[in-house]
Amino acid sequence: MNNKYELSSLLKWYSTMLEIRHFENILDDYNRAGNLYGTTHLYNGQEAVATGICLQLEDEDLILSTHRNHGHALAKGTDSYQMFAEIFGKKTGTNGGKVGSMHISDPSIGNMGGNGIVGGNFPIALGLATAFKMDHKNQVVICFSGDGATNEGTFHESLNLASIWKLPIIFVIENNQYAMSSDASKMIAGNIAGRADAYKMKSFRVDGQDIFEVDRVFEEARGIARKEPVLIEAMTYRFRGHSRSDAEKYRSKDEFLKYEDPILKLRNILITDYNVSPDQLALLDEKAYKKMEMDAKRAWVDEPAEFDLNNLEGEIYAD
Ligand SMILES: Cc1ncc(C[n+]2csc(CCOP(=O)(O)OP(=O)(O)O)c2C)c(N)n1
Repeated sequence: MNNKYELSSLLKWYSTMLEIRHFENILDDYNRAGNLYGTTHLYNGQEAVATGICLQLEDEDLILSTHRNHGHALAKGTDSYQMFAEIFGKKTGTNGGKVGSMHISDPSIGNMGGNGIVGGNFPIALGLATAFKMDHKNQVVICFSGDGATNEGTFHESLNLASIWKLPIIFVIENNQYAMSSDASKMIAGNIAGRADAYKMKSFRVDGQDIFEVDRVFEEARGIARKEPVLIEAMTYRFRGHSRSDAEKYRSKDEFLKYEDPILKLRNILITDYNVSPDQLALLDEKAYKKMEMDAKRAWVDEPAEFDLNNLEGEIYAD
């Protein structure tokens, strides 16, 4: 048992991870019923990474994410009803129903958005962190990405400049073992944390299924990032397919058994080390499920987004 933690903080972790899990499962139900345009990239299995990190952040700290951004957005505090509405293409969505699953953002709470271009968020993180540095601000930029993105040129260019300019960025690479169907162990020369060495950047490799580890390592990284950039490679596993159309022929059906479910892991610790009753945890689970189910139902009947075809630039670009 780790006395550093208040029980209320651990229960907040637990509820947040459950909300993310239920959000994704409910969204998948809508998607498989043929109700959605486009695809979705679910975050099941990786919840401890977004939760352990984002729950330490202030609104003024900024996050950038990827095509697989729902978990980061929720953990940072983006409204789940507005997120469903966005993905359902409704006016009430975070972005007016115009950007869908991959580009959800809410700058008012520091969620600077997902990104459908693999590796596209690294240079944006540099720009945001440069602004923090020029304004002598104390905040940090967290740039979440996948293992596949570390084979993009933008990753290497951005690590190089971030290091030279000593920018307040934490690069969080979620190594979920696959980039679509490509096995990370066959696609990455060396290892991801080791790539930071070449850019004279400190790095950590952490068990991304263990929220205590994620929390501890991130706290240390955050201290470093006030002076210079740092990289965290979180070892994790994507429990669902890459996206809806993934037949998952590249991995065996029982491979997931090698990886702990981060939610069950925390549940066991809460019961064993903190004397929380299974009934209390079941109630939190039900509460998280009901909230997500209600948010989805509410969003589903909202008005569809409207596009002004005479002002397409205004529809696409920020002012
Ligand atoms: C520049 C670019 N190349 C290819 C794609 C197609 N694509 C979408 S997701 C993906 C895999 C990304 O893998 P990874 O970075 O490991 O993230 P994960 O999906 O595992 O979260 C690819 C190749 C893209 N969106 N952008």
